[in-house]
Amino acid sequence: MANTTLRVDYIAADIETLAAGVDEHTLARICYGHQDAKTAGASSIQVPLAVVAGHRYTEVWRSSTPVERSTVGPVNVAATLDAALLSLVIPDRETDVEDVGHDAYAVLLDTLQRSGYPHLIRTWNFFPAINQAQDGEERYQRFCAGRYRAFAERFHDFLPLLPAATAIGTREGSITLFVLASKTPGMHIENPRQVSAYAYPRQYGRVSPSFARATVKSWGEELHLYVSGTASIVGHASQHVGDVRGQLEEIGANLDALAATCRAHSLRIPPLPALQSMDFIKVYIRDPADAADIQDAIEQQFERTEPTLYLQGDVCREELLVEVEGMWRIPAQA
Ligand code: 3EB
Repeated sequence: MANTTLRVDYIAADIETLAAGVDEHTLARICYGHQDAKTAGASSIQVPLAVVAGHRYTEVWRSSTPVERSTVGPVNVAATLDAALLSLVIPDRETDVEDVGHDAYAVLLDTLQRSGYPHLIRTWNFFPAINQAQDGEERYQRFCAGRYRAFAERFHDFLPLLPAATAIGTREGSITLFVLASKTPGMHIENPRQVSAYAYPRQYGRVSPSFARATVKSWGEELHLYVSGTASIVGHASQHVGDVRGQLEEIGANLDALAATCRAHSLRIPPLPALQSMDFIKVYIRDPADAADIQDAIEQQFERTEPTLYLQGDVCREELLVEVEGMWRIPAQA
């Protein structure tokens, strides 16, 4: 099977300028900021997180092969030869977020199976009030329980199938989930500095989170190495509580340890600090008052010049102030 080459670009232009660029090769445009009717459209995913520093980039995913759009119940599907991007927006009513997580993953997983893209490559999960208690548990923990149940109902042994992910709390808007999947599997990678999230002890919730630390996937002319939301967690314990710079440094060390593991798997990523060399990163910042300091650290201390999205986002552990996700593009071996 010929492969699709997927391209990601962070474009510092507003959506009206970008509208001209939407064509049959556009898998999705992911827009950050306030939800806004004029940016809505079949090809757009709106993530309701405010940009708190740097450029307001739009993340544009393009495919070398034509994209077909469809809807399956509540799910928007953009499918190309061997990749599909599914998105789902659910109003956050009084419903239990455990049921929301379950039902969302149930429909996403069933749609992927039926449409022939069964392999999860990367998921993003955004929902309001992630640290708020609901029936004696954090909403994040309830979400994890629902997501887990959807996997457990469908797969006997699903831990090896879990992909890289992000789960971040929003201050407004709807529950917004999107998933990149493929006809062919990626390879999931864990971080030697961190206990696998799916093996976290019970103290963090009755059910562990369902994700891998990173996933690598070959797409035609390049490999993408997708790095999960990475926080200041060593082993399974939060570090540097109350110290945002300390947390960022620990994140840098976690990302460097992940990078070393990837190099040991012969992935040719640059011999530089991860925060410097990743092609794209998103920095989720709990308190917008920390944004300038974090941007300064990323640009001065880590000498990063590549595109960075600085977003207000609530990390799923209340004591954590910052989290970083990102990706490397790696040219396919000749
Ligand atoms: C952590 O390492 C931080 O539940 O999908 C990061 C990435 C985190 C994904 C998820 C949670 C998720 O535990 C939190």
